[in-house]
Amino acid sequence: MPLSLLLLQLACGNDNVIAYPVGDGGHADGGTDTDGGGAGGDDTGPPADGGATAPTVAPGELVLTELMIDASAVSDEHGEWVELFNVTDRTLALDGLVLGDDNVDAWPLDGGVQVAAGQYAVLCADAAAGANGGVSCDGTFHYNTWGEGFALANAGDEVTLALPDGTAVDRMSYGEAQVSPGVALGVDPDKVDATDNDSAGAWCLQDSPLSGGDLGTPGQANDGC
Ligand SMILES: [Ca+2]
Ligand SMILES: [Ca+2]
Ligand SMILES: [Ca+2]
Repeated sequence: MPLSLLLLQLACGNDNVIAYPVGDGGHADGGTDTDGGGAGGDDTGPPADGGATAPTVAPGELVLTELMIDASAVSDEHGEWVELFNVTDRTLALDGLVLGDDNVDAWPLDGGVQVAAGQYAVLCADAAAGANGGVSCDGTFHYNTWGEGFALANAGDEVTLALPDGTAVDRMSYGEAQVSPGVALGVDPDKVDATDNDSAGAWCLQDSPLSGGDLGTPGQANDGC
């Protein structure tokens, strides 16, 4: 084959490799993105249909580890975030998983966020560190306290991470007594497990400062309880 044809084939034969930026783009439409399939995808099963790639995450493989429920440095609309931890030995893609609660919130994650083995992902209401209190974010959710999005109620709430069919990957709940303005609620580093984190006693307030003045450990191991 002539070199030019070979190069053409190589260039055209690569059409399922799509790079997605990490960022805050395009969540305002309520999750109607139809192009979100196959970011990376070198370690999981084949794309289902060339469209959206079904999550290949099993219950318990991602663990909810830390929440900024009631930010002080900025408004909750900009300052809320959720930290997850990948307890497996493989990279997990978050697209298609639904961040929500028991009865109001449901936000399908998109944007091609992947979490490496043994690493954290931080999902933020606002990805801009200059606007969210100084948090580096891996992905975003649409902050909305009335459904069609996700928010962490200051008076107590549940947090669920689920497969599209509703199967829980992890779930936790907290009460108002566990909420302190400007201080993230984190699970004890010894309780980073989808069952161990079900107990309220496994969670405590964090004490490491963020650049914006609030306290938390987004993207890093939690302070001990
Ligand atoms: Ca809140
Ligand atoms: Ca749990
Ligand atoms: Ca943390």
